Amino acid sequence: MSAFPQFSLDPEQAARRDRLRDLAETRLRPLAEKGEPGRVNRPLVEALGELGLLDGLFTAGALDLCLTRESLARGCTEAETAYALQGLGAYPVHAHGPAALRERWLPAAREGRAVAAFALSEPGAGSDAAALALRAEPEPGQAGTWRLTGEKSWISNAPEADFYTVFARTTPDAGARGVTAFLVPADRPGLTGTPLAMLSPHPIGTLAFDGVRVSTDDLLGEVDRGFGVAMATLNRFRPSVGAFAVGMAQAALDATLAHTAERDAFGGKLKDLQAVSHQVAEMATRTEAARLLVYAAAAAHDREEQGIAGRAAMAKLFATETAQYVVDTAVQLHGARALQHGHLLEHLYREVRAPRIYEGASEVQRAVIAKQLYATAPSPKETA
Ligand code: COS
Repeated sequence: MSAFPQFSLDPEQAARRDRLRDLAETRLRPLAEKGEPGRVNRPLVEALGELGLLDGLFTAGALDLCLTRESLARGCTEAETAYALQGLGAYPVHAHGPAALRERWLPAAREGRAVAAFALSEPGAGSDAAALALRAEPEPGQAGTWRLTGEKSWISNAPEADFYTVFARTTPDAGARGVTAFLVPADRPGLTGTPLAMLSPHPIGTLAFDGVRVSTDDLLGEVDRGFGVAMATLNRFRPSVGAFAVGMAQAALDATLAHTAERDAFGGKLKDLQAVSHQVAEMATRTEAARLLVYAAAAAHDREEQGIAGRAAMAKLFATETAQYVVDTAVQLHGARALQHGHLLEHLYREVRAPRIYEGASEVQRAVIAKQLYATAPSPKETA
């Protein structure tokens, strides 16, 4: 339980948050610890399904999604990541897929039997997503059929996922207006991949497409409208990346409160040193501010208010940057023990860095915020 009330959580939501955190610690963390870092942990994904945690992944409101991600992150970051990746990979199928694809993949994804992935980034197109170059070329003489050729990189759950939401270029030189989303099952001939060893322990890899055949049956949305599919998916999940960050910050704060209250130094407890207690107060204040921004953006999303993209960007930006600060300060206040392999803070220190980059780097979030500010700024006449 946080020392301060949560933004707009009613008693039922607060009870759910506590129950989820407890499940994460008692049921999911033991499974996460048995997994291999950097590889898909299928027993963990299956457990998320068996516990019913994936049920609301495509239908839950943004606030609910944030509550789940924050609670899971506080108890087990690997479970949180596995949960979020199922959402990111399968949400485009839920929101834009035809009935046949929805029936084939969504029950399996919800039950944790099929692992999903969202394949947008490429070696030459990260933040500038509209520059993606993976080619979807029409198959001569076969209307409604394309061959995919090219590469995707830093794709979470690749190459072990069972199906991929893949964004490919159907119209050359058309930027964001020439991208199409396809569902590509992992066993399509011509699709291969390689795991990447990264700083954080979550599964991630590259995908190589060597003339992979796709057809209109695999379309998620309309031809050349895939950039919108990608953006809508990111809009849905961005505030909840902030919730993941808040959960990590809270876990680091919890550990710091426990440690500084117990640890003897200079004839008292660490917390008796003002240099320590003021830092803890700062960590708590910034974490709470991040939480408020995240939940406010999510609630605005659920009320379908204007300006969601900018608010989601603010929440993601502020929460991920705050979590980095909080985890780093927690490491400092714990001293050398926090650097030891296997310590919670050593784990969080490796986990906390990536969310400042993925699903839109901090710089992209600032660009989104600024664009919206200028688009809605009052004209000089109005301010005169
Ligand atoms: N929501 C809905 N639509 C959006 C959108 C958003 N957040 N951002 C852009 N769009 C739409 C625009 O409305 C525009 O539509 P039209 O073509 O119909 O006019 C189209 O997308 C192109 O918009 P814009 O010209 O602003 O796109 P840019 O190429 O400048 O790129 C950013 C916009 C930088 C915001 C985008 O490329 C992005 O989000 N990059 C980060 C990608 C990312 O998160 N990667 C991580 C992958 S997941 S780990």
